[in-house]
Amino acid sequence: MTKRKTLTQFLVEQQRLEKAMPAQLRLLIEVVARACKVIGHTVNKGAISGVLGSLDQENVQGEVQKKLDVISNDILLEANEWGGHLAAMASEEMDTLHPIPNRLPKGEYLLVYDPIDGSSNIDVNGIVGTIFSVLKAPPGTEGRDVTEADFLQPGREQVAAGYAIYGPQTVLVLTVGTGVYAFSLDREMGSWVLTSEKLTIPARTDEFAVNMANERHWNEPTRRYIGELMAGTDGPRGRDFNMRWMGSMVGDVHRILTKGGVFLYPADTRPGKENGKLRLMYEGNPIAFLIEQAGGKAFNGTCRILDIEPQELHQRVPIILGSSEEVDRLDEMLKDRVAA
Ligand code: P6P
Repeated sequence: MTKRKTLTQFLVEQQRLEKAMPAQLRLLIEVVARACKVIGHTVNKGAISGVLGSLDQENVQGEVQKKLDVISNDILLEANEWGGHLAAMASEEMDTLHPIPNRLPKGEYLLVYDPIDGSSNIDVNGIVGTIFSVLKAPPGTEGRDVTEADFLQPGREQVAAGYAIYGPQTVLVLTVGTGVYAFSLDREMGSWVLTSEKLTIPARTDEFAVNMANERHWNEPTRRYIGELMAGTDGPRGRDFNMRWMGSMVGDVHRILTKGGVFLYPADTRPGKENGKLRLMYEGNPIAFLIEQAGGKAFNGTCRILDIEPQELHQRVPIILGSSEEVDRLDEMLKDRVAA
């Protein structure tokens, strides 16, 4: 059997072959990957270790927190505080940033993450994942306290991004700007081993992912676009489409990175929901980075997600991403609306 490359070997090669990878960034990725192993193990134990169910508290999003949301958030905090690679962290589950304690060395990077994406799936044994995004701390932060403004960088500034998906297999999907790679967890060895190189999204697809229950709240071009997919061979697209919706962005995105597809969480016409549901800094940006690195597209209905200038740490963003032919088609329909 061929000996598979471990994550550590991959990262060492990235330092040599593609582009210099600073030691702190390599340590950061290995620490986050190790934390995802722990989270995956904790998720897998489920009811056995009493980690299912909700807490009697809400996060900054106003969502009831699951026990695993908080447990996983703390796993990532504790794993990343000591290494000297971070200046600060931020998370979907924390109101504001978490600075590195003064007693510990600070590093050059900012880590932003969603510790458990797809929380509503936890108690029903559905797909969940962890999403992470890595930014450089702006110059000068070594001599002062990090502020939320330091995090508010457009997604194109990310130096690394990825997710862990806790499904039938536990898989870490990573980009450092040189393509998208997947590492499967070898539980016997306890190692992440490279199982897919340079994942690529086909331009054409017959599959879409959207929560149809929100259909009446979308703008007209989006309703018309989805209506065309639903019409199949009887409609203007002249072919049938299939729909999937996993209730976890990581699950739907992993399918798209594996075989193609288009994922939508559109803008909503209801007051306060103009930017949809998903968050820019720790869902939209890291996933958009992966999608573009795999040859797909990711936009918010008016511009490339990675070009959005963030205004708030927890701001939301409409999302259309995946196979470029479909993203382009909806883009044109939305522009026609603007032009009309
Ligand atoms: P809905 C999970 O809560 C999440 O943030 C994404 O992972 C997922 O794609 C979406 O929300 C599901 O939203 O409205 O279908 O429950």
